[in-house]
Amino acid sequence: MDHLPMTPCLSLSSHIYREQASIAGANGEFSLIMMRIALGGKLIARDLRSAGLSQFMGSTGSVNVQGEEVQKFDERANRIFLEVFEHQVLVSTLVSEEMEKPYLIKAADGKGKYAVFLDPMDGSSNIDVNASLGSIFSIHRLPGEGFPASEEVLRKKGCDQVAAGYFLYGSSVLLVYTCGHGVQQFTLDQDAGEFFLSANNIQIPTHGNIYSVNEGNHQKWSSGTRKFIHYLQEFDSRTGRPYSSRYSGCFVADVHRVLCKGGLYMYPGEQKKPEGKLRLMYEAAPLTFLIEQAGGLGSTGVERVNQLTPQALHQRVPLYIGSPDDVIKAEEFLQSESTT
Ligand code: FDP
Repeated sequence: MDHLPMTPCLSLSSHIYREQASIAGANGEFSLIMMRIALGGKLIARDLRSAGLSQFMGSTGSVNVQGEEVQKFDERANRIFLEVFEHQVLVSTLVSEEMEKPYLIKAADGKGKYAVFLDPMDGSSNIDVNASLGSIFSIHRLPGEGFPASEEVLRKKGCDQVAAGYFLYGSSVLLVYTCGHGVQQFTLDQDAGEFFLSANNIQIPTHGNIYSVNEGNHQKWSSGTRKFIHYLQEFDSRTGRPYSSRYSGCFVADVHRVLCKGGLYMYPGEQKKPEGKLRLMYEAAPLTFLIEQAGGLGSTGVERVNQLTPQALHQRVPLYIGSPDDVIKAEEFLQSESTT
């Protein structure tokens, strides 16, 4: 990863326009969508700064399409993304963790050529304790005229994504994204209200010494998963074991650590819930696309995430994501389990 000095600065908009100029046939559409997404991230970051003083803390008392408790800030973040896409015509539809059905944008009138998938507020259990949070986005091109005649046309493989990335609301606000030409990181200058390039062409280490998983679920895992975690905890100086354990409760924050330092994040399937917890289309697939662009891998343990054909918009998948050597090792344990 090349860390760049903060001055002189390359702003997100300058970077996107420069990148677009190097892509044959690019007509500015992608730049406009990315600028809307960036605006959404800035507005969420602004609201998070004063969340403790506003009415946005705590639960709404309702559950979402996933059956999970909805936090007030989940709703707020979702509303912000709906509003930033309301008055544009390129994106026809938004699919979000917070909405059971795709949201059709009136101004696009069925002619927008893109769909945006969102997890507006990732790691929501961290909201009330002032810990790291994220937002995840994924952009797909729609077939034909653009208007999604059925949900089926939205169920596209992860390898078909046009762009994907995340915001990390931590000690600073980061935007990390890929449009299929490497991974770039931008840091928000709060006073200027603009993202500036802070790391270019990020590469994940081929292996690491950190694993990130909710170990409280240990008894619920299959024997293959339990054996793999045990393997990571054994002493072996040649392979750098035991690994350190880090788990923040925010997928974006944990994957960002893995991107920078190597290792892997896991949300395994469970014996009674083999599909795991994370959603394919707006959590696992976008972060897999980004990590793969940085030289890493994303796997369900038995197959590569971005080769899966989604069966439903809110489908869940088990996930092992991070440094290639570490993900391949996890696959060895899980695949030997499935053949015994
Ligand atoms: P959350 O439900 O709080 O939004 O996406 C789901 C997610 O958080 C991830 O960010 C996080 O890694 C994981 O679930 C936490 O789930 P557990 O509490 O089950 O570990």
